[in-house]
Amino acid sequence: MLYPQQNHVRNTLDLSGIWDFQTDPEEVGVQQGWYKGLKQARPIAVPGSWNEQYEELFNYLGLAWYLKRSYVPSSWKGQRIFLRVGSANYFARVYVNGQEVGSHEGGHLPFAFEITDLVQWNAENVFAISVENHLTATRVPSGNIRSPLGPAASFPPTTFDFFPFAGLHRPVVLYTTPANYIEDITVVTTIEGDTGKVKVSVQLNEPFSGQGRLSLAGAEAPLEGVLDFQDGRGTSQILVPKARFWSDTDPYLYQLSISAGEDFYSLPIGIRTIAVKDGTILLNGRPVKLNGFGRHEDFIASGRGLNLPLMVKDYQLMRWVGANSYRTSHYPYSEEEMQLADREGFLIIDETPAVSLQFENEENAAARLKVCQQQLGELIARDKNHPSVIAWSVANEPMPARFGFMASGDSNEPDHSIERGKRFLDTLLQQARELDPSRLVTLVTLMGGPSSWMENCDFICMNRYWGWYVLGGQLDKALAGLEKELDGVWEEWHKPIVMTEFGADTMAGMHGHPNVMWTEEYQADLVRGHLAIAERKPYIAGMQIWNFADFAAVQSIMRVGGLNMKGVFTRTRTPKMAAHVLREFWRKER
Ligand code: GCB
Repeated sequence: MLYPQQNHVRNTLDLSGIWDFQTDPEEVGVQQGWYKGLKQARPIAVPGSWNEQYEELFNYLGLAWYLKRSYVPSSWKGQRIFLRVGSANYFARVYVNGQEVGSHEGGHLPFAFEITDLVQWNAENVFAISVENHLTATRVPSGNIRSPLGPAASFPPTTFDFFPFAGLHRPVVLYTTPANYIEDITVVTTIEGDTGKVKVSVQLNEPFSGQGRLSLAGAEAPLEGVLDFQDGRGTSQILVPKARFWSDTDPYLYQLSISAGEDFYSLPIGIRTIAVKDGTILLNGRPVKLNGFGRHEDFIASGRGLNLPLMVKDYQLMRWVGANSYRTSHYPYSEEEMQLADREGFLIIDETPAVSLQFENEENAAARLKVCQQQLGELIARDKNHPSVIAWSVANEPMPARFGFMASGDSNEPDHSIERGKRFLDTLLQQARELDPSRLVTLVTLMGGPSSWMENCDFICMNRYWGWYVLGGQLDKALAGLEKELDGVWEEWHKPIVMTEFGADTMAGMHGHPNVMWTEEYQADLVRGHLAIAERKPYIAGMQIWNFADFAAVQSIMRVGGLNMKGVFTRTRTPKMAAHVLREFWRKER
């Protein structure tokens, strides 16, 4: 799934802008031919979620139609033409000039359909996409499962703690390729002394046998290579003497270009390795700490939609506090985010949409596993060439049926979901390892969850709310509890530990002496306490605060104004006191 690119051979036409839009709560659109035109259309921005563009659509998650008319340049005649959707949350069906061309499940990964034979050259083309985000038990993430939380249950009824924004969240693009084209490229780098080895595998769309060419710019002298294709597959290796290795402090990118037949594709690459040894994560053989955040793609009005100025600003703010890392909690972020991370030197734990998985029975678990496998495969296909991506996270906080304060049912009965969950999660970890042996694999565990689920991770990720959900208001005791738990996990697994979440909801501007919960002082002290512990524990390989910024959650008695306020920045990106604490700790490390 190569990112569409404009070069001397390939073309792109970005259809982002104002589209026609109409909701279809009765689901009559297909029967009434809405893909040809919308009778009661109103304008909507693409990319963007619909929920914050119109007030009465805030909680609407049903079917809706997007429609755009556009000419296709006549200079594209003779090329293959594809329509590509960057992300549509959750299920989308695509129509071109009245014909259905395909559908896609899963809200955060791109999909494309060839539309060459459907294009009209002397008239506008009609591109229509229907999208719905029904919350159901066997989708990933899931919704509408009976909540054990009782009065704390949320609306809309998600299993996860963020707003289920719906719509076309990333650009819709037309792109071309020559008749025979480069379908996929895989770049794997290794290091020997000061030499970088760049191994490139190229897959063509047809079983071509013959030669292609490679070149790498950015080294002292341009480097060239030959690709010998057999049945459409060619591999080659380029050696880069005295290579400049990609890292968080020097994110140096080389430019790799590939020519095969009539096609050409070029992409930035970084030469780096990632590994774990004892309690450390090694970047290019040297220990590195992942300091940063769990984040969300979330902002006022644009919702989960790609927002480029916000993206640039967020990177600048992360740099300002001295962060070098984040996790794409709880779904794959845009391709543009990953490109920026490569360029800015961020170390990414790249996460699938498998948040809050449950394993309540074999049937639902089997249905969810299928969706998880599809999404994990699509994610790795999309992001495998980004040097910034150092690890795949196959799930966030999978849940056993009984744990901690959510325990229900007869506790003398064995909890079969633990063993069922273990099989499920091991399957995903194994899949990630097979698809990409060059990166680390992990999953993110929740407080009170079974320790056995950590067994097959390269490093341990822990979300822990000591001082918030547990021992709130009692920071001394909470921090002692945290320290004890961390030492216990280290003793058990002897793997590096990244705290992928910790934090406190904080109402910006609320102060207190004493520093009670919800005040800025409390969050600042909680963060300080956690970072101080991390400094004393060599096996802590990273501290990622929950969350970078306040974000839209679902409504419940837990979320004031529908917001999760654990951000160290507000939703509009004003720093809270905790942001300055991060600067104290992290700026001195860089
Ligand atoms: C978690 C979840 C995250 C929530 C957070 C919270 O453990 O992974 O999605 O937003 O807790 O604030 O409760």
